[in-house]
Amino acid sequence: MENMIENPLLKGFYPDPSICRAGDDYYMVTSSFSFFPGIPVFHSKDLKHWEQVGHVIDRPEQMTFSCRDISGGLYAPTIRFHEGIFYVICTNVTNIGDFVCTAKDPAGAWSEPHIIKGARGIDPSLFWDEDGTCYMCGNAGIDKPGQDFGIWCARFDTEKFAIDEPHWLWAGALIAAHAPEAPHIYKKNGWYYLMIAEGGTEEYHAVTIARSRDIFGPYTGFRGNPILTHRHLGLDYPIANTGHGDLFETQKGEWYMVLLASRLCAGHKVLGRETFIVPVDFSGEWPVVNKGVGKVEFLCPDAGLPECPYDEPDGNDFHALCWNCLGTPDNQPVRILDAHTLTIRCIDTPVLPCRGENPDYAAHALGFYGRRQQHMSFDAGVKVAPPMDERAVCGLGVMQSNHSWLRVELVKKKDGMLARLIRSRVPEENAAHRYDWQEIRCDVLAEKEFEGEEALLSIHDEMNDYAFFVNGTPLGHADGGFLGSDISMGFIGAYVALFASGNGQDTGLEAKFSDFSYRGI
Ligand code: 6LW
Repeated sequence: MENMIENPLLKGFYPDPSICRAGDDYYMVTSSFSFFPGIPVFHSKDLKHWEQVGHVIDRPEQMTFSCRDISGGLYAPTIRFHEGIFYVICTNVTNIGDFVCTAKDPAGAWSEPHIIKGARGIDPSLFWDEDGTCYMCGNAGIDKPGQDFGIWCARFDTEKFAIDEPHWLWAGALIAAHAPEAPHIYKKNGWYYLMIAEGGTEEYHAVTIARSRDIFGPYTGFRGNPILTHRHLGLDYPIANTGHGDLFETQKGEWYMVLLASRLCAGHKVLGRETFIVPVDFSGEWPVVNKGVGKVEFLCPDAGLPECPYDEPDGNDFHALCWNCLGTPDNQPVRILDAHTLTIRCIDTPVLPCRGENPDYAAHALGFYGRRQQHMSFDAGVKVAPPMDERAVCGLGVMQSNHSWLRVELVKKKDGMLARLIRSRVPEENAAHRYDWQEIRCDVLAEKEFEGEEALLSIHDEMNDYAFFVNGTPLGHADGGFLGSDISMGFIGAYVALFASGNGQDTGLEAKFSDFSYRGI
């Protein structure tokens, strides 16, 4: 639409956005947790069209994360540009903690990670002062009565990738604020502005701000806090969870914020946390988010920058940047043969420990190749040829977390194939034990035998009603509302997934997948 930017800016699971401008070019990164490649990088010139240009973590040698710890791995990166170099600072919560990668070209290659000595907590950010001094801030556990986390800041040595003594800056606008996090520091008219998120990343999420004349404080909270939240709009408001923002100024002097929010899909957050944009009036002492409106909308006034569309990549091409493995694929379960054909080895790691297996498999990656579900309704399909071994399963599904799946599994039989529609989830009544593998319930919703060596598996989803087909014949359908992050928990959004497994045994056999298609409706 003319003069408007459509939200979400990045559809589907793209949480914790951070943005920087280098001249007339904008670059954005988001969290990616345990998906590989990690930390997608997007480019835009007009703030409307965002093209993925690469990933910060695209070599298993850079670091590892595990398919069994899906909401672990890479949390909340920040991207900044300083004197010709791009910096991404992030946390790998699974092992190495806070690190920085650098690049001259944001499309890559990015450097090896520089682990930051002395850093703690998550949500790191960088800020360069006018004199060239660099500071790192982040959020970490704080040992004070009534306070769980606080924001700290320290001088950061960009040569040694080490910090000086940290200073505690602020713990949020509310007394005993829940989860003060996502700090970013900006400087304007001699003030250091510290913008954070608080309230937790779900429905009570909010953006709050404080300022100080000295970078290390004391910081004074804005009396008008929060500057953004949807917490008061009711749990059925179509855009929820607004928070975790990053401010930026265009080359024409206008301010915007990118942030995370979730669209409600038939009442559930199946698509996870997505990236949105909202205009900011920062002509006064404090930023006013979407002046006169006060909330994030599906249309955002554009910045009047010259339109710069690009050729949409073919997301059905297995080489496209939208595809991910789950966990670092140093065991190389996925082999791309050409743009439309790949194989997945039936390795020991079970798709789910739903048959009583031990979930602690050592493999870093699952037999998984997936792309985000980006629309509330979609069609997807793929041809699958299962290997000749009854222990091996393979197929097509929708996955929200390690335990929340709807999937069609194919098993090769002597003459033909067995197709099973499987739902795995943690029952809602056991939500408190949601990370306990014992609680996972796996139901076979339908099963049917088919002839042949290969089957076309397809999904037709309409607002969480997922219907599954084998060679065009209905197999069954299920309500996928439980895939919402509001029920299944964790930090992920739904993926359309190709998978294969030897269920406890590395069979060495491969399942073949060809002619994948995905289309939003
Ligand atoms: C992230 C934290 C948050 O580190 O969720 O929404 C965590 N905010 O800032 C994971 O995305």
